[in-house]
Amino acid sequence: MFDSLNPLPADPILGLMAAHRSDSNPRKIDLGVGVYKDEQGNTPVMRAVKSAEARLLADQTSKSYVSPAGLATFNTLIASLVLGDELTKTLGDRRVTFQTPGGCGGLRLAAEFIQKVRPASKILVSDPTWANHVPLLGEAGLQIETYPYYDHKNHGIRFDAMMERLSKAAAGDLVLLHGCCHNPCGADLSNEQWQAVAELAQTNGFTPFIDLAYQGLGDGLAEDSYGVRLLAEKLPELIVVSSCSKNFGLYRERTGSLTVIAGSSEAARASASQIAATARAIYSMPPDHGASVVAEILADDTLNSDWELELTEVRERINGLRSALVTELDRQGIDRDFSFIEQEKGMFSFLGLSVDQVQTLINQYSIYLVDSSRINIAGINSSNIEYLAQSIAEAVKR
Ligand code: PLP
Ligand code: TYF
Repeated sequence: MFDSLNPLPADPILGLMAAHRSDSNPRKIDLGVGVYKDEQGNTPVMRAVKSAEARLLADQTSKSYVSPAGLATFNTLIASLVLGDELTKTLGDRRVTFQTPGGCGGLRLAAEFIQKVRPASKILVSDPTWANHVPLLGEAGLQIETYPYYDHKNHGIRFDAMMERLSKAAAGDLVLLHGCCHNPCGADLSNEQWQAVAELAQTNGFTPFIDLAYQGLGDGLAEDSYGVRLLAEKLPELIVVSSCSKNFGLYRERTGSLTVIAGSSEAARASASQIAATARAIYSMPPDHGASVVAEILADDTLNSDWELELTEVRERINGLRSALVTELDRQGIDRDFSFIEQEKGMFSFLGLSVDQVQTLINQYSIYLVDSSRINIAGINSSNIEYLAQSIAEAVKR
């Protein structure tokens, strides 16, 4: 059965991690995979997570199975985090939320659910989008097309071209939107642009599908879910997948959620039973630990405040690094305007370098970044920023 198989190329982003690890250059910098790093280059377990884990260790009385939907308390609390308390209340039984194995598990569960109820549906994704969206959604059977999004020349959003393409989407089509902190480009829709998308969805009847993987890393927990909340308020149907990998630092615990908002409570109930059957057919039920930790934090005022405080530190560090990088690049006298990096949000921005220039940074300077010149801002710190800016200046001159 396996004799004729050929190996496939590794995930290019995860491959960078391994290449960086085996590089012996003491000045090496990892700007590849999107994990948060502190000033010392560590990806810490958040304080509130540690406390919640200690409580769970002391208090958990059973590890018996959960249901395909996961932990009910997590589902309610994460829905409130994403949608806000008020809107969650207003939506009532029109909303159903499933705990999923990370954001990836949520994306795939949603895709399999859609494939079951409306096979080969068209889904429009931004150009560019996170590379993993293609297998996660496409291999379930959804037909992926793109809409224009990032303008590499002027480092902004091609909003008119985006709207022009979305105006051709019709009822039954899905449109994937990054809730905030766009991966890979860092350029987010303004509140006015979200309003225009909401109006177009109302007119044309397409179903927005929001991937919210970085809530809290852009402008704040509520600010980063402006688009999600607006669409949830205005539209009859919405799909939202959220991840706890970044904002709770729970990466390997595989913690996320899928929320479906339907036009009626009956439709939501039917959707929930279909999603439960879909989850059962893939993994039966999600892993518990990360979701129990999140539920413990969100249900407890003290843990919740400490988590928000640490998340604010994370966000402010990233935003500070964005400004510091622009300043440092300016100091190098490069004949380019990098100020867009300061306007963008979350972990990622494109430097705007060619593949050759990226290869130079990797091979000659041991600075690891994705071929597209996407960098993880959090990989920068005060000891490597000058070397980084100098190296970029030298690579750009070639
Ligand atoms: N969506 C986007 C845009 C991402 O960047 C990521 C990864 O960080 C995810 C979803 C899902 O992440 P995870 O499966 O680790 O929750
Ligand atoms: O884009 C990134 O770097 C993050 C992390 O297969 C990631 O979203 C990268 C690749 C992957 C899973 C997660």
